[in-house]
Amino acid sequence: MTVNAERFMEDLHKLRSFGAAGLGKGVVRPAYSEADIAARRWLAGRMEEAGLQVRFDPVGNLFGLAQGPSLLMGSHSDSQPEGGWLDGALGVIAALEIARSSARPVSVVSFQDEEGRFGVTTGSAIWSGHLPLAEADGLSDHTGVSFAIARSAMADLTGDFVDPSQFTGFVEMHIEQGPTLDTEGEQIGVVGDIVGIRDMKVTFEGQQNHAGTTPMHLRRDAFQALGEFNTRLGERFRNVVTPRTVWTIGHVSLHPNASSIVPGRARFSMQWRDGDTTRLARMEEIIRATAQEVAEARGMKLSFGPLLGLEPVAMDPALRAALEQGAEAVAPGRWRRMPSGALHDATNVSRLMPVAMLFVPSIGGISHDFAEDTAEADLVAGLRVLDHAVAALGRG
Ligand code: HGY
Ligand code: MN
Ligand code: MN
Ligand code: MN
Repeated sequence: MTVNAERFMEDLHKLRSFGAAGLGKGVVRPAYSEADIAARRWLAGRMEEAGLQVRFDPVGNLFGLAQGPSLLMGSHSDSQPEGGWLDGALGVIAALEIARSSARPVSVVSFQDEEGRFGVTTGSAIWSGHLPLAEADGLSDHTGVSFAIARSAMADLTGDFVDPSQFTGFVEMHIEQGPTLDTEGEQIGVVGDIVGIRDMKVTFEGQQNHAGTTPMHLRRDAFQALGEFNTRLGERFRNVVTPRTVWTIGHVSLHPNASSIVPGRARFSMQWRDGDTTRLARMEEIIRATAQEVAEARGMKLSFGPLLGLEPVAMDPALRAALEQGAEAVAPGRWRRMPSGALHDATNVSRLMPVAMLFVPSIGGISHDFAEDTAEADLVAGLRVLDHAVAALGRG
């Protein structure tokens, strides 16, 4: 049997209909939302039709299991609060198509909360043992909902954790989410390694006050502290980072967030990524010290949330070689080996078994945005590379 590109594209579009949003092809399907749970129920039905045994684990990771030892393939089907239709979804639907058409046993997974509503790649972090379930239950999203409460929305579906020893390896297909392949006119990226990440909430607490009567020199304005912290941090990082190092303040909540009130509290996310753990640690020291300096100079109380993170990981050479063979067969001379600057479930799964990853181009390098897209020919090329690789591994 060979892969059915039409059925694959139909399923990909069908998955997008859960939480479809925006003018283009966007989706809003954050972990444990109604749309996310409905999508998981639909996926479970498709897995059953494919002859796979459906299992939801205690956190809502969805597995479609082949009988006996199998290769595990998949990704995640939750989205960012404003997300694209392919981030995660592509890897799950490609896995489903390979499981339906491959001669060798392939199991499928859709991990839960890869997009970090609660942590960093939460569902696979828990399954892999990186994040204890009890610790995860204590995490909350930025509206204050706890992970324990959120996952209880799936209580009627969930069972035990799935035993990872039945899987011989994990292969995840994903969109690149960056500009390299699109800019170079290439069709396939075979991942060499995935960067490491650190993520921590920071809070400055000053004095809430009247915005008309409080003289500037007497203010303890939490937003001003955040602004100064951000500028100073960029300066301090200058001699420490490389062109591949990134850092982001992506979520800010100001209290009480009103035009005529000097903000008394600024709580924000501080995230940084790099391929080198020593550099990640050095950046953490700089972040803590810079925040401390700003807090002292401005009479702020300062607090840090728990430090979450994942280490950089290299892909398994044998699985990677199978993907490279497939890439050369499907897109001769139009593929490259490349690092991943985005995080993926594969990082966590690498604690349990050999892993490898495949990228297809993102048009304009856009992702985590409704505008995210990939040419259909590239989506199908990626599927065919997986097909070749799985066949080669079966012969191996
Ligand atoms: O943020 C990330 O790297 C990913 O999309 N979870
Ligand atoms: Mn993703
Ligand atoms: Mn993502
Ligand atoms: Mn007033």
